[in-house]
Amino acid sequence: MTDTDAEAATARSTRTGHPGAGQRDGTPAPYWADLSPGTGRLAPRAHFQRGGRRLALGGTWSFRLSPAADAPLDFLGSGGPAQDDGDWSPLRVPGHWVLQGHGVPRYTNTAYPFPIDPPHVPDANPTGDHHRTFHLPDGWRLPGTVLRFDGVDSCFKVWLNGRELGTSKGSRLPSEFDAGQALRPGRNDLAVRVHRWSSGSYLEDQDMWWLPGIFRDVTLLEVPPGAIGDYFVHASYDHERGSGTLRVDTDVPALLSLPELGVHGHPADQALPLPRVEPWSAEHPRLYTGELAPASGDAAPVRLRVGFRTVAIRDGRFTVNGVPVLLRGVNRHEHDPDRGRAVTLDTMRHDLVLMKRHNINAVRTAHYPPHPDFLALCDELGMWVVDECDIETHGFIHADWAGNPADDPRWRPMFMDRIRRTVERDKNHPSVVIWSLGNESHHGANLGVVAEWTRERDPSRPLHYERDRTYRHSDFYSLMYAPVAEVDRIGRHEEDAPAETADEPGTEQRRRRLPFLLCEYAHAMGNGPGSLTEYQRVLESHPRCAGAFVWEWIDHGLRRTDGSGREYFAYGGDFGDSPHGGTFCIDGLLFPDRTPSPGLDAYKKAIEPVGIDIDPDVGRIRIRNRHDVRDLSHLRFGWTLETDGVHVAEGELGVEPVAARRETDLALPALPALPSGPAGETWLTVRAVLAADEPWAPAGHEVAWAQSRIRRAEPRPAPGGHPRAPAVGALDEHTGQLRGLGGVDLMGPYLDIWRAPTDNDRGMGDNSVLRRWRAAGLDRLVIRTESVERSPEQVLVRSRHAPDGLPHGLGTHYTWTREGDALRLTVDITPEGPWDGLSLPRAGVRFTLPARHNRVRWYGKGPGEAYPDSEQASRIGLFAADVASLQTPYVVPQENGRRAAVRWAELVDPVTGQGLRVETAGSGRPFGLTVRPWSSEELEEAAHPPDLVPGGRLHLHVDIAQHGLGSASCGPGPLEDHLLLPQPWRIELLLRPLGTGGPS
Ligand code: IPT
Repeated sequence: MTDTDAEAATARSTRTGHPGAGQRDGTPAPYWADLSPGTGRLAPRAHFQRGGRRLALGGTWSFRLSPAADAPLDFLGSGGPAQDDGDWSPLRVPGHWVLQGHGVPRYTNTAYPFPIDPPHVPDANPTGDHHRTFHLPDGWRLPGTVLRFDGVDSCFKVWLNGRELGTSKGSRLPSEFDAGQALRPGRNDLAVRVHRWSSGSYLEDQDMWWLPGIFRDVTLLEVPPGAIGDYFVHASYDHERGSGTLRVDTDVPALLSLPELGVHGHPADQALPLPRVEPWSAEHPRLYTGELAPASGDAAPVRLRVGFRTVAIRDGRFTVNGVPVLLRGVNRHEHDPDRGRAVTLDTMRHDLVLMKRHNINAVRTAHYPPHPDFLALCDELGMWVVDECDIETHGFIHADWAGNPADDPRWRPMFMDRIRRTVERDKNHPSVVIWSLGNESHHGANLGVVAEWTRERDPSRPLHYERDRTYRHSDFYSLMYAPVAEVDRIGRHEEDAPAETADEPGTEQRRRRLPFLLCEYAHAMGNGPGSLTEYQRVLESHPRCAGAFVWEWIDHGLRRTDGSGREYFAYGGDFGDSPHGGTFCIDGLLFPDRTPSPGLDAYKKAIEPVGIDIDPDVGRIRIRNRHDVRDLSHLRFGWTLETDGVHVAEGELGVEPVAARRETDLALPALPALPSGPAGETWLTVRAVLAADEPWAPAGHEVAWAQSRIRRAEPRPAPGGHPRAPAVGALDEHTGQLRGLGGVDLMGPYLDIWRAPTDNDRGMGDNSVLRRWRAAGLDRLVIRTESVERSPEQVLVRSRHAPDGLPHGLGTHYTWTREGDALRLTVDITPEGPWDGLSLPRAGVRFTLPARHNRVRWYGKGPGEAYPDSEQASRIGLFAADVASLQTPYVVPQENGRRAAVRWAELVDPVTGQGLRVETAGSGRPFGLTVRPWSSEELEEAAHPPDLVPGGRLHLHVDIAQHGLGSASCGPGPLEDHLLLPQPWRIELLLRPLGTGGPS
């Protein structure tokens, strides 16, 4: 049973020597550069054990790297490479050789790391020879044994005991070979030659590291006579009747048993009505376990996990089991900082547990089918999956798409091969609800052929291909990085047609009837993304919107150690690789070691499946159940009351089990009487937590929350008596700046409008606010002190800050008075001259003080960092942290660590107890707090975190306001509300020394 029409077609066309596939001299191209997807492989089929034993062949193999594809084949025979051959060394399989000391990884975004010369690849084609021996367990039945490779990047040939079994391409797809003829009892020699570059690489131009090797499992499968070779579960759910229908197509007659449903030995291929079943969904992943037994012979049965569900697009809405579903998703690449794409089962489970704990309900397997076990985990833990085929030809954009394989019939067999291996492998997973044909491969007839085949093979799932502008090969109108306003227009069916919509009759009508999917958005590069909440409210408000997938789940940094033994995560260019895509692969919600970044918390909050809206004015709490399936009985609701961050009272809230997509109103709980007299502000926090353990989180895990201020702080009494100027000597008489505060060596204030640019400030192409900021000289203001005026009441310092050569600037007035043992500082910042609508990074002041004051307490938003359009995950409270832990270690250093809405903060030397308290005064306008052991300039200069070395002083930034984050590194900048536009700013601060004898 060797492979497919597709391969046969390729073989024919190769024989007739059509151009492109062969060499100029007419000889056939070598297998790594021809247009054949593979040779000698078995037909694609579902991923399962075949009823016999399995032998895992991972472990330590022998390895040799050669610079070109045609090194001598001297390692195939008995015993493999000679033991004393110094070219060979041990290698971990699954694994990538470039991550085990042989050659280097290369990162490019869209550019191919070789000339666009399809289907050829350069002579310099690093080739890894792999060899191992294994012992066949006693009694293993040789005939029919299958040798399976779950993923080899990018092209390989395999020999068993010196006999060639075949070749394969398609890195993230399985290849199976009939090993029966070559296998022998006892000791066996397995040899695999892997080429880094192949014709297949032209279809694998995903934005990620190029990582060659046998990076997924290698397995030998025993196949008893009569064993089932393939099966296709059709398990649908009728939501009106609450019933299911089950049919399993098999390659040999088989009997089906699902004991839980009273099914025993039913002929598998006969549709079986089941009057009462519980449906599968990502929110309630109900699986029925059963067995599929060959009707004759003694092969062991196959274990089944069946989820009943029906996916349908109805009236332009994406539905599952009759209800609309909103995908709150992420794009997930497989990445591990040490192992690359050779991810372990633990890592896969960890990813899913993290996703579930952060309210994520969907994964797009960007941009290739994941390790097969990942999908089994999605079935089990509950995740909607868009399973994407391993096809991307993005690099042809650099040839204006000329020669794009997607539109070249000679590449059709390769396209067909890839979709078949995807669909056949993954067809039995209830979690897979959408097939995606590939990514960023422009247009072309081959995608149409792929779509047609898929529809015929599996009519039960809709198709997705973002670039399809005919809307015949995609059941979704899909876009990347559309701004909020555009998503809103689409939701209302009021959008303009996309620019390159195919000029065919009916296209526009077809498109307008489709549900909308935002398959990539909120580019999570560096600090950000901003605007997640705004996106989510729009997605939720329009039935047409089927959901959205953040780009992307994890930073692709690779762990390295510098000369001083300090760890960091490498990006493009760090290995001397060139050309390279630089830092563009560092754009995930997780850091490379899977530490959640603040963006993940922000996403969790934006997509929380329960909306809690506290309205103290009318005494009401509105609870919206945003689940698509589950009612609220799995959650417990509780409240706490805090005054100035100090716990006052708490209680439980009785919430009825509100049905999915429904809401209810509750009265505000009876709160204890608050003490009268001067008091701080009081906040009510309502939290929804898991009532019982779930497979992905323990009882008590917080799912959603909200806060509301139910009492404002009493205005503090104005200082009695006449204002008094600070003591003579407290301020420098020429600059008006502090010469210390009490015993604290506090310097400042300095006007602070710059920030170490974020990736989103840098932006993409013309969409770069940083370029405008630099052009306007905002990073190079010079100061002119106009006057330092002392009166008995105050000291007033006037200055102007402006860039050389340009007319605009900022005037500052610092007004100093004395208030008990504190100094009161009023900061006025006034834009002067033509600003022409230009924004600023931030507006505020900074100070420096000795590094020993490194224990920080604050009352304001926390515990994590927060920027104007990413604030949602932080809440008002009392927090403490040391300076080191206030830093967010972005892989690419940039502005970070700001705490928002701060009312007061203390920086204390933990040894002496001495320090500084900064407090909002006057109108009570809170501030943004950032404390760093290095300056913004040093932060901007650093290429990796170890470049940042704490100095002798802390840098304390007090922002009145800051520019939003947006996601312009690939997408829109901040929304208008979050642009920091020039205006007069004022803040009043009290600076108080702690643990010393008061101001001088
Ligand atoms: C989009 C790609 O699909 C994705 O792989 C990644 O490169 C992302 O951009 C940016 O990180 S394509 C782009 C043209 C929007």
